[in-house]
Amino acid sequence: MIDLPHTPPPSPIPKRILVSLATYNEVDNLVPLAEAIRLYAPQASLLIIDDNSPDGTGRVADELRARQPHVHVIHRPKKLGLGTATLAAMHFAIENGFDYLLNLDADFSHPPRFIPSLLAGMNENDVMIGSRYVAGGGVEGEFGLKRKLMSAGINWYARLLLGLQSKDNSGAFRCYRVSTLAQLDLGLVRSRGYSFMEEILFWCRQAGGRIGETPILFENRRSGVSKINKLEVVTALRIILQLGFDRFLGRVGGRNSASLLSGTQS
Ligand SMILES: Nc1nc2c(ncn2[C@@H]2O[C@H](COP(=O)(O)OP(=O)(O)O)[C@@H](O)[C@H]2O)c(=O)[nH]1
Ligand SMILES: [Mg+2]
Repeated sequence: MIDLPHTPPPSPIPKRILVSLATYNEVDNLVPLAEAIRLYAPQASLLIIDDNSPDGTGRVADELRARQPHVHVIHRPKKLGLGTATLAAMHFAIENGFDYLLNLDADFSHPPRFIPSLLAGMNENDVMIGSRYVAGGGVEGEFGLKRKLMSAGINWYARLLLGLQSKDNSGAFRCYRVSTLAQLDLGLVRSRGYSFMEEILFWCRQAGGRIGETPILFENRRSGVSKINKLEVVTALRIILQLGFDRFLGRVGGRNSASLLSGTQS
């Protein structure tokens, strides 16, 4: 019998991962958060999208960038909304050939220790949600009744109107397959603010994307204050309602959002 030389099984090609953080007044959170992300995703690049934060977050982001080549910063001239900031990260990931885009809030509400389980779920899914509402997930510490009701309400509303099957549709702790994002017409995204989270899931599902959830324990922000306000909530409800309406009428589409993505990159 001929002894064939042993050929090792092909090792999987490492994925190019981009972690994104939208920041508005997160000056005390940014550096420790970037360090924690590095611990759990040492291979990842980091993109910070800052909207000219009055507290100097953008300057701290530039200092990080100067010290660490894996850090990128997009500066936008003013507060343009969490949705368009995340959209800017999606465009960056597509244009720069990343495989996965993983997003967290920049306030430690999304503990970086859950990053590996989001990445692991990408073997079977095109979007992984870090979820408070699947078995094993939840909220640690005080989460006021008002916020609990708001979160439960918006999730119920989005599931009903947009036909989403996932449980946590309002959280931003997610990993996206960039090739799935590249298939979408991101110009159709209507949301500028918080309803972006529900809307992008809708579009990913429309494109046949598989959406999975992995439990996370959400924490209250470490420093600074929330940027959500009544206007953001009302606008989010209106956009989801309009999208749901158009979905039932079979006419999903909308305005182009490209003009809101403008910004300078360092
Ligand atoms: N660049 C940018 N980031 C934003 C904007 N609004 C909120 N963020 C960031 O989005 C994340 C979630 O916002 P947060 O205020 O914590 O919302 P909450 O968790 O719903 O209370 C944080 O990292 C914020 O700094 C915005 O208009 N522009
Ligand atoms: Mg927060």
